[in-house]
Amino acid sequence: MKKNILLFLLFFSVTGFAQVKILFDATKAETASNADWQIDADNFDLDYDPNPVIGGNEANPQRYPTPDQSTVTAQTNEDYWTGANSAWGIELVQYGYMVETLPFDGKITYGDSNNPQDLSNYDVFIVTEPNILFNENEKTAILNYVYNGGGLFITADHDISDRNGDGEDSVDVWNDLFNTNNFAENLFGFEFNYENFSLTSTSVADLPDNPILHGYFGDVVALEFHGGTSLQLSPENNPNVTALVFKQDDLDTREVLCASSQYGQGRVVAIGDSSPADDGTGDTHDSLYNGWYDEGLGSHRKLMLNATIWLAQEDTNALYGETISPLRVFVRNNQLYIILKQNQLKEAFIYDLTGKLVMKLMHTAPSYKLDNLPHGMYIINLTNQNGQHYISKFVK
Ligand SMILES: [Ca+2]
Ligand SMILES: [Ca+2]
Ligand SMILES: [Ca+2]
Ligand SMILES: [Ca+2]
Repeated sequence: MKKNILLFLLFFSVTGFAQVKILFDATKAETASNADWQIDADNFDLDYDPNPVIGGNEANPQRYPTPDQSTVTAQTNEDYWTGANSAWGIELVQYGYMVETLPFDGKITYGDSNNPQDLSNYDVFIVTEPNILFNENEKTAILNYVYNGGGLFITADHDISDRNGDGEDSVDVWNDLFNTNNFAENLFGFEFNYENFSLTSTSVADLPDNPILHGYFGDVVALEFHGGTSLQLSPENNPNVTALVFKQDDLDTREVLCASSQYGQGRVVAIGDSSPADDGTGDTHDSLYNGWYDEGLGSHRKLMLNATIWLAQEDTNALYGETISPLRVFVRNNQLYIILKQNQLKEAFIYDLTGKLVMKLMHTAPSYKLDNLPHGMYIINLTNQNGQHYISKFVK
C-alpha cells in the first residue's frame, strides 16, 4: 500500500514534457535569389515577382518536411531534408522537438482558430532573413504572440540585401516590426544597423551561466559573419536586452552581432547574419556555404540550437527545487531518447505504473530499444555522473 502511495505521488510530481513545436517561416521570400532559408522543400517552383507566385524554380517548402520527422534518428544527416537550414531542423527533431514550415501562402496570425498554423500552436517562430514587410495584422500577431510567451528567432542580413526586388531588405523588415507597430517603439531594446561587413569575432559576453552561450549543445566561443550587420542595443527601451556576442573587443553595445531580450512573457533572439545557419546544402540553384558546423570555431550550431531551446523556455527544468540543465525524455519509433547535458547519464531505471522495474540502462547510448515493453506510460529515474537524480515519464 505504501508503495502505491509513493508511486501516486511520484506520478504527479514528475516533470511531463509537452511536445515543443517550432515553426519556420517561408512567407517572406526566405528562398528568393541566392537564399534558401528553409528546412525542407520537395518542390522548386516559386517565383518572386516580388511576392511569391508559382512559376519559377525557387524552393517552395511545404508544411511538413519529408521524409516524415518520425523517421529521424540520432544518426540522420542534414541532407535527409532539402534546405539550407535542414541541419537546424533535423537537429531540433533529434533533440525531441517537432518542426514545421509556414509555406509561402500560409498566414501569420495569433488567436485565429480557423488557421491550423496559428502561432498559438507553436513554441518558437523562426524567421530567417525576411524580405517582405510584415503587414499591420501580422505585426500585431507576432508581437502578441511574443508578449504572451512565444519565442521569436530574428535573423537579418547585411544592409542592401533586397533579394526579391521590392525595395525592402531584412534590416528594413525587422526595424519596421520593432518600431512601427501598435505596441511601443524599439520594444525589444535592439535595432539592426545599416552595415555590411565580414569578420570573425571571439568577443563573447562574459556570462558563464547564460543558457544560450553555455547551453546543452556546448559553449559559444565565436561568430563568423559573411556580409552581415550588427545590432544597436538600447536598454532604456527594454532593460531585458542582453548582448551575447560583440562585433569588437571593446564590448560596444552599439555594435553587437547577437543579442537576446524578453518582452512580456516571451523571449527573442536576434542575429545579424543568415550565414551561420546555412548548412551548405539545399536548393542546387543557389550558392550555399557551410556555416553551421565548422565556421565560427564550431560555435554556430551551438548558438542557434541553444538559442532555440531558450526561446522555447526549456533552458532549465526545476526538479526538487533544483534548477538543472535541459533534460528531455522521449520515444520515437520504439526508441527511447534521453537528452541530458554532455550525455552525463550514469544509470537509469524504468518502472511501469505498478512500480515494477522493467528496464535498467547502465550506459550512455544515442537511443535505447523499447521493443520488449508493452505500450503504456512509464516512470524513469535517472542518475547523472554527479550523482544527481531526475525523474521523468514517457509514453510508449
Ligand atoms: Ca533561392
Ligand atoms: Ca523532402
Ligand atoms: Ca525584399
Ligand atoms: Ca541542408
